[in-house]
Order: sequence, then C-alpha cells, then structure tokens
Amino acid sequence: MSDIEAIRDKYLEQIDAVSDGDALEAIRLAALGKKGEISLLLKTLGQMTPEERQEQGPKINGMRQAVADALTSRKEAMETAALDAKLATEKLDLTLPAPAAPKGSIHPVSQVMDELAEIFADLGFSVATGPEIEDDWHNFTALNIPDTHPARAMHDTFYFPQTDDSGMPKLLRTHTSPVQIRTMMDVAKQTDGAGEPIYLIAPGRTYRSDSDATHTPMFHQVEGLVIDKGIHMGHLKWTLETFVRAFFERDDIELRLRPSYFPFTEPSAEVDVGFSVEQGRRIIGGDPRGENGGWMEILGSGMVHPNVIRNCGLDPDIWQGFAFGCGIDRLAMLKYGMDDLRAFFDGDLRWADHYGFGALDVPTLSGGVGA
Ligand code: 2NL
Repeated sequence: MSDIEAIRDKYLEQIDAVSDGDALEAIRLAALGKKGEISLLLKTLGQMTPEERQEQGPKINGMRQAVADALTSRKEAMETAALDAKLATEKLDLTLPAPAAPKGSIHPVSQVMDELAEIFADLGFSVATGPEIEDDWHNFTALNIPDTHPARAMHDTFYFPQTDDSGMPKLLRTHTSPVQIRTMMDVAKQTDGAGEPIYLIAPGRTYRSDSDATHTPMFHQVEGLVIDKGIHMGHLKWTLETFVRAFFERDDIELRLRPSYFPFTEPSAEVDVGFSVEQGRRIIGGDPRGENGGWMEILGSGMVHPNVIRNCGLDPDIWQGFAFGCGIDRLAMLKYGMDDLRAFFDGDLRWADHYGFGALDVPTLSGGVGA
C-alpha cells in the first residue's frame, strides 16, 4: 500500500469512529486545515518535476477528495441522527388550548353612547357632533344666557387665554348645546331662513371647572333637540318616557316632570324617574310610591326658548321644539352599577376589564324600541 493510500485509510477510519461534531471538526483540521497533513502534502506538488507531478497529482488530489467526501457524509449522518433523536423524544400537543390574546374593551361611556344613538335612531333622530373648543357666542349668548349668568364665570368655565380673530373669548364647551345651535344655524342658512324639521341628539365631551366624588372636570353629556311645527310638551314627555324605558329595559318606569328654570327653555322641567327597591337593591322602575321607593332626577328639559330659535335665524312663530340634557356618565353608573365616577377616567385596565364591553358585543337594545 502506498503512503497516500495509508493516509487516506487512517483518516477514513478516524472519521468512521467519531461520534460528535467537535471531534469530526478536529479531524478535518488535522487533515485539510491550512497546516493539515493532506494540505501540506498537496503543497509538495510544487517542488516536483513535471513527470512526478503528473503521477502524484491525481493520486494526492483523489485522496484529498475521498477524505473530504467522507467528512461531509459523516457530518450529514450525524445531523440526521440528532434530528431523529429529537423527534423521537419531543412531543407537541396540538390539543392544548392556546393562551388568550390580550384584548381591549369598550368603555361603558362609549357603550352608553352607542345605546343612545340606537334608541334615538329608532325614533328618527340623527347624531350630531361639533367642536369641543367653542366660542362664547355659541356656548352662551345664542342660548339666551345673560352676560351676568354665573355659568359664565371664570371659576366655572375653562377659558383660553387668547380670544379668536374677532376678539371673541374661546372656551371648552360647558354643554353640547352649541352643536344644536350650529345645526339650527346651518338649517336656517341652507333654507334661506325658511327652516325645516330637526330631530337630533348631540352626545360628547363637555367641561366644567368642578372636581369631587361626583364631578370630573371633563364629563359626557347628551342633549336632544326637536324643531318642528306644532311641537308641545306632550311630545317631550312621550319621547323621554320612551327613551328611559328603552334605555333601562323596563316598561314600568314612571316619569315626573317638575317645573324648573333654564335660560334656553320656557317652560322648563326637571325630569325624575321612579325607583323602587327589589331584593335589597335600588332599581329604576317599579312603584316609586311603595316602601323605600322614590324619585331620582336624571334629566333637564323644556320647550326651546323663542329667543334661541330667533338667534339661530329661524322664525319662532313657525318653528317650535323641545330640548333636553342629561349626563351620560351618570346614566352609565345607574345602568351598569359603578359607584365612583372618578374611576371612569383613571385609565385603570382592571376597571376597564371588569366594567368594559367586548368589541363584538352588540348594544343591549339591538332589537330597538320598536321591536
Ligand atoms: C341639564 C339641562 C338642558 C337643554 C339642556 C337646549 C339646547 C338648545 C336649546 C334649548 Cl340648543 N335647550 N338644551 C335644554 C334643557 C335642559 O340640560 O340639566 N343638563 C344636564
């Protein structure tokens, strides 16, 4: 056997015997590395005569190739064996339940706004929105609120330091009434003062400089406005009754209208709902005259003051209407049983998880008031 064959056989034997990757790599370096035995042997070809090289070249190269092939196939065999061993011991249980994906929830205020939109849509009302940064005129003056009214005071309303281009004070709206003012003005403009019926609700954020257990500086309000011919307080009472019964999902809710005063309505009425106690819990509905029953104020309302209709460019001798206003946060608390208003706006995810609604939950009244 030639020296070359002996070198080949030595490495083939070693390769055959080896069982881990590190040892195989050590053999590769010893044979084919930069200073490896076979690499050095190949370099000797340079010093040979052409005749010698002619004879030794193919032999040494053939031997080098045989060792390289053996290394490759041994490496592949070892990798296959390792994978087989892994597959034999590892198990993947595809029947295990997947971990729950984190998911958000609908804030009760958003849920109630959706419910309001749905209930009033069934009564023919649309939803109107407008800016939260308002001016003095749309928020107060157009609503027949006198310059001296306490609501205009700096300590009740958030004013901006700058006025607008025409010198008008800018403020955060204290109610959503300016939305109705803007709608009535748009209608007057589009109809050249002739007017047309308006049935809308305006839900949204409102701001007052107030902060305690039952008041937050930002809160949510919904106002409703009807403008049509021959509208009277009977329409107002029926609409509110229908709304309250649909919202609280009971037919036995009584309403009580008490005379009141707002600058923008005349006459004005505060609206109480009857409550009773069932199984130790106070609930809206039932007999307010029974034991532990009573009345709870939830709304303000009235017939739109003729001055307001006139301020918007419509003729109060032709167009009459009613309006009402109500706190959405309070409605949510009454319906869904939260007792601290401040928690609404703390951003605590545990609260949101507990009181929030699923994104695919349809508002409870998907059947609507007409169903
Ligand atoms: C309350 C009282 C009320 C209105 C809001 C209104 C709006 C226009 C014209 C006339 Cl544009 N009225 N809104 C009317 C009566 C009462 O809210 O206690 N809100 C929490």
